Amino acid sequence: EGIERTFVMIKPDGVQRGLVGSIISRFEQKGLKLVGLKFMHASECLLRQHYAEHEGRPFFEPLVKYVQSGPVVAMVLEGPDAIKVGRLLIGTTDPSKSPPGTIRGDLALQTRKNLIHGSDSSESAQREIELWFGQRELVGWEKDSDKWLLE
Ligand code: YYY
Ligand code: MG
Repeated sequence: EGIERTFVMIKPDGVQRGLVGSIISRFEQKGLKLVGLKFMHASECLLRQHYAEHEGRPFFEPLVKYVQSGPVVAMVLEGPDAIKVGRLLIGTTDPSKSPPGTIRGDLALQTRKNLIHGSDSSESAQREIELWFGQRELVGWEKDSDKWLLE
């Protein structure tokens, strides 16, 4: 298990519902390390690039419109198997099928408003991190408590 970085975004419903703190807490408590964090209103252009793999699907336009409808929280998290672990904490795409204990399973009901995005592979993580963050916005640091968490 190598140390990886993954891109996570709290969508506008998470911001509007006041869930930013609780969602970030879940990753923090798991032990993933924040190396990038910002609050922003994403442009349509950025979101079209972000969701490019879904272009042409029926949900693409509504998806871009919804994620563009208000501010989001973008972050980069680092840790062992961060991409897979991040997806596990987030849960499945359809919150009604996502088990309790996951972010979507606990806090959301429908696919269209599923609160959060997380990278699904090392390729998408790398692409998304570069798309959303400049090199200087990412902060490498030593987390002292890692010695109690990692071997
Ligand atoms: O990675 P994940 O967010 O779990 O799902 P994707 O299949 O990548 O779809 C991205 C995004 O699109 C999803 O979070 C909600 C939306 N969406 C939708 O509105 N309707 C669908 N049938 C599938 C996805
Ligand atoms: Mg996806």
